[in-house]
Formats: sequence, C-alpha cells, structure tokens
Amino acid sequence: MKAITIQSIDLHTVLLPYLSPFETSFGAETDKVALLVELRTEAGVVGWGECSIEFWPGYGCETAETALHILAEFMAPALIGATISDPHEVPALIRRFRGNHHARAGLEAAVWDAFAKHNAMRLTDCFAMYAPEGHDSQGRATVGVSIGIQPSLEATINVVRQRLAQGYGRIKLKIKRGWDIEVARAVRAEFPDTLLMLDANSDYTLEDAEHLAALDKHDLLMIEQPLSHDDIYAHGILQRRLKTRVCLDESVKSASDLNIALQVGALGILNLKPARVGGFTECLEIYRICVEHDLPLWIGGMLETGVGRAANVAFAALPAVNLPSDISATDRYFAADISEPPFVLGEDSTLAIPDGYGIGVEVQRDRLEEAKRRWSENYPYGKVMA
Ligand code: OSB
Ligand code: MG
Repeated sequence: MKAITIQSIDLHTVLLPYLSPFETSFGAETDKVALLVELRTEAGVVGWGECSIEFWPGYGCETAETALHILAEFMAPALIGATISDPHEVPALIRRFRGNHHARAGLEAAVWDAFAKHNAMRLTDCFAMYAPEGHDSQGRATVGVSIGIQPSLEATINVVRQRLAQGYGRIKLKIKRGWDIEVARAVRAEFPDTLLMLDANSDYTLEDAEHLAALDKHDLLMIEQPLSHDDIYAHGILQRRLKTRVCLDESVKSASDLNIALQVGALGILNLKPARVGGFTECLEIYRICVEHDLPLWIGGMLETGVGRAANVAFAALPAVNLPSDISATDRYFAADISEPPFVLGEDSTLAIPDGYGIGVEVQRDRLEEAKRRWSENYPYGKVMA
C-alpha cells in the first residue's frame, strides 16, 4: 500500500434541512448539523470524513461546536505533515488528546478515504483488507429504518406502513417512558411478521425491569439501550430479567467497553457506531471481538449526510455485520444531500456500495457552500428546533 502525506485539513460546519423532523426522547430536530473534514494530501488526493453529531450533548457529550474546537485546535494540527502508511497509525498520533470520539472519528474517516483513494480502492475493500481472513466486502449493506416518536399510534402505524411499502425490511421505533408497551403492541398487531425493534436511548432505570418485561411477548428483534448511557453493569442485570435481547448503543464506547459488556452479560447484540467508538480503527477491533464471540452486529447511524453515510455503508458491507443496519436511503433524510450520487434502496432492503474509489460519493461544492451559509445564518441553534 502507498503512504499518504497530509498537507492540509479544512473543517466545514453545515446545516442541511431534513425532509421531516426527527423526534427522539430529547426533542424534534428539523435540520442535520454536521462537521465535515476535508483532508488534502501532498499528492493532491482529497479525503472526506464526517463528525456525526447533533445540536446538543444529548446522545454523546459532544456538539458541532466542541468537535470544531477539538479538531481545529488540537487534533487536525497533529496530523499536518504526517506520513501515514496505514490508517491504523492515526489513533496513536492523536492519543494524547482524550475522549471526543465523534470529533476524532470524523478526522480518522477523512484519512481512511484519502488512503483508499490514493491506493485506487473502494473504502469497503480497504476495510476488508484489515478485517479477519476471508471477510470480503459483500458490495452492499442490508439496512432498516429508524422511526422517530410520532404524535399517535395511528400515525406510527401509518409511517411503518409507508416504510414497509418503500422496501425497508426492518423497522426500529424510538420509545420513551409512557410511549412503549402500547406502541409495540399496536404495531405488532398490525404487522405480525415484520422484523421489529425498539430503541429507548437510555430513558429507563432498573426499576422499570418488570415494565420492560411486558415487551417480551411482542417478538421483538431486540431492545436497544434501555438503561443509562454509562451503566453497562445494570444492563447485565436487566438482560437476565428479559427474554428480549438487549442491544447496546450508547454504553459501548470502545473495544474495552465491549469486553466488559460481554463479561457481565449486558448484551446479546451490538449497535456499532463509528463515531461513538472514535473511528474505524476501533471499529475493526470491535468487529474482531464480535466475530470471536459470535455476537450479532449491525452499524448504527446518526442521520449522517452522504459523506458519513457512505463510510458507514462501506463498513456495513463486511460479512459479520449480520443484522440490518440503521442506514437508510438518502430520500429518507434529505431532498438534496451534500454529495452525489444518492443512496437508493435496492432489492432485499439493501444499499449498494458506489463504484468510485474511497467513499465513492462526491461532495457538491455549491451545496456545501449553501449548507455552510445556512449554518452561519441560523446560529444559535434555537432557530432550527421544532
Ligand atoms: O440512538 O440510534 C440512535 C439518530 C441520532 C442519534 C441517535 C440515534 C439515531 C438514530 C437514527 O436512531 C438512525 C439513522 O441514522 O437513520
Ligand atoms: Mg440508539
């Protein structure tokens, strides 16, 4: 593999309107905020990465503004002038700066993209090269769709019906206290054979264990992150009281966290988000652990723009990602994405890997400028919340 030398790094904060607001237990968001990393090599190759973040420190502890600060002041300067012969070298170059996983993941992703392009490879094949022997990219990722909290049961059923008609083969419903058992019951009654799962984004405590056990009779694929974002141990206790498999999202921030979770029986499935664990190098380590433990695995999303989505699809095409990932088609999120071509839902609820090298999508300069202007004109965030 040919090494790259990093010449410059530009950071772009963008605001992109969603087709419809996304409602979670934190509130409704009308726009996607993202920090994009544009990395140029001495050979003139441009790599792109996305820091997957939100307006507020509600999912993780970072925001668009903290990620910009950490990258601009600390992490990006540490990479300028560096010669990299393997993207696995990136974590060591920024290890002296702690935490800030979403920021570091975006930077590392830009290196992976530039490295793959420089070596005339698709990013998915580049990941496969570092995956266990025989784990070749399948060229497509099997995906599902995540549905935000709706105003009523009827509205929920209508959205599910619409998504199934579009071809999504797995439905994830966001739940919260007071919006859970009834939703699962109603949707299951209407769609008896659909692959169905719930995501609680940490809204419950162990005192709700009995309440959550009432979900067991609805044949759910899994319940995602029911308890606190920082309590792996409690999920182990809960899992012993549920038949439904617990999937961890927020709680697993590293390979080390995953080893602890496995040790205490805290999960039966992993949602792996590259941003949450600090990048694709850590993802590859986590991937190996999942293979070793036969742990079902899928790739999570954070409503990324095409840049982040493309990298996630590239990883989700690895064969041990064996449950549908939270990566939907472009038209589930945006009227016009920041990049082309869009991701289109294909047969069997899959997204195909684009043909080009690296992430395989091209950032559109005019849309980038427009989305940057939209950010600068709408700051502070109050103006873009529903
Ligand atoms: O918990 O999986 C989550 C979006 C933002 C923050 C957290 C989550 C999500 C999603 C969206 O569920 C999944 C997607 O990108 O489609
Ligand atoms: Mg989640």
